[in-house]
Amino acid sequence: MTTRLAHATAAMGVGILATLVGVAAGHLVAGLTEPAASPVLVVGSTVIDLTPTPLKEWAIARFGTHDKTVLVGSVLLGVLVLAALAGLLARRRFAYGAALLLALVAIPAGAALTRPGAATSDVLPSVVAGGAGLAALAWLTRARIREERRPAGSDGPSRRGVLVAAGTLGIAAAAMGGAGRRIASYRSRTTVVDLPAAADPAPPFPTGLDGRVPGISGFRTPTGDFYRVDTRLTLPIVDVDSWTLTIDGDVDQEVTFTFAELLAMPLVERDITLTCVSNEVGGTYIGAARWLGVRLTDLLERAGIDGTRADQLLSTDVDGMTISTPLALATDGRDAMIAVGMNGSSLTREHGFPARMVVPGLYGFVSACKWISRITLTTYAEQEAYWTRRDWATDAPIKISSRIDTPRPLATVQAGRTVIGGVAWAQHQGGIERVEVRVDGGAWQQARLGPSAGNDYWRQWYLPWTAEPGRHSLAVRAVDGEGDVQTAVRATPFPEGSSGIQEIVVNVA
Ligand SMILES: Nc1nc2c(c(=O)[nH]1)N[C@H]1C(S)=C(S)[C@@H](COP(=O)(O)O)O[C@H]1N2
Ligand SMILES: [Mo]
Repeated sequence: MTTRLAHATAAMGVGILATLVGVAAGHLVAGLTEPAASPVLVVGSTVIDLTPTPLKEWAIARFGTHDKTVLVGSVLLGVLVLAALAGLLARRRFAYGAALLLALVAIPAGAALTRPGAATSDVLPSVVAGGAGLAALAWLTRARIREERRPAGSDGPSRRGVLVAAGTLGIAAAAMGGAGRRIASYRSRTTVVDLPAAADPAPPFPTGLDGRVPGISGFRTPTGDFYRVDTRLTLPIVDVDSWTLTIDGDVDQEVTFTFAELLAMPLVERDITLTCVSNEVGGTYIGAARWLGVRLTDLLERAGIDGTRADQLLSTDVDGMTISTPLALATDGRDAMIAVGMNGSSLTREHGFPARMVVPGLYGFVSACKWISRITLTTYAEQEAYWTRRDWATDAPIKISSRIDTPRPLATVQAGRTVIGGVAWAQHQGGIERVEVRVDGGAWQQARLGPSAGNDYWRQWYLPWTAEPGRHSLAVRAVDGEGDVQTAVRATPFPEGSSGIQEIVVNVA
């Protein structure tokens, strides 16, 4: 390597290391104050919000649950490229490099201040990142310049100076970043809160087909396996003792409930299958659980909504994220609730601790606000929720659908007697009446259904199949309690949910 190239490479390394020190210091301060305000994460969240819907849908489809890792990785990569440039500039003239570094820090600072629900203190991690980054850049640049001026061939203290500075800063960055991460995850760990028994319990949960059809989705989804979809890169830290839920807007009187006050109300327990509008045909953004909570109508009654002009419930979470729900559907007699419990325990942080909305039959993005803190009675004309502003549907009932769990697509199946099995759902549309399977484009054959846990819950199904050697295509469709047949017409998730029939290919050997 020529000396020039070596110097330039080292200068870029200096910029990158200094920036990493800043990012790590910011992450540590964020861990202690507001994890979501960590410089890289706050930029990531802002990118999520600014990403046009089609690109977001493509990313979810392409990367699935890794979409956020890809996003944070891309942001970090962009930062590091600019950081290398700052290092090059600083070698020429320190002020230039410093200016670029500060400009770089202005991005998360600005993002932190403009997030919904932002506090002024959210700028702190970025300010600390800037300070630490600059100090590291100054130290390293000075050490490097001393090293560059050293006569060639000599191995003096200046070289050691660079190595010591770089080593110290590298270790400091790793330690601060790691500590910030640990502190944030400690503070957002799941705490289990004791919940009272339901005044209106669900019937005993039937035994599903889990043991009898290997490979089928569990009749109830364990909380740890339950899909998670939200716009967050970190979990909110909510103190259950100071948390409240307020109902305001066009109501007779604004009311506020503490967690203890919610638990003192009659609790209902229901089996409900949640579905994400981004679920593709055959996808995994669906989960079935037993929920415990307060009826939404009981809460709305306390606020008084008889004379309301509202057509929308605008839910806001503890950080200002908004989700709309059609008032008429949420109060039409279905088991809409503010849930505090899931599968026999208090909610986990991932799924909305301490409370969230659950409305059977509506996709999660228009019903299932997690970490809920406010419900405002308003109109769609007056206020727009997060996804409404992004042109998603406001009235979005879950479409009837079905999925093949076993065999897996492109699996090799042993010839002979086997089983095709999966789940089907038509929440709040009379549930699942029938499931039909088609092999190699033949006639639709009626599958056998597992037990029912109510119309708001999915149904397991299976069909015994004598598999002959060769390639076979398997398709499934469902029929709901109102006689509606799952359509074969394909629709993308945007703007109101996917449709179509899942068809997979398997090899029988
Ligand atoms: N506060 C908040 N609530 C939210 C979301 C969100 O991004 N923020 N995402 C919604 C979406 S799109 C879905 S599908 C459900 C998913 O709930 P789960 O993560 O518990 O499965 O939560 C809903 N509630
Ligand atoms: Mo969703």
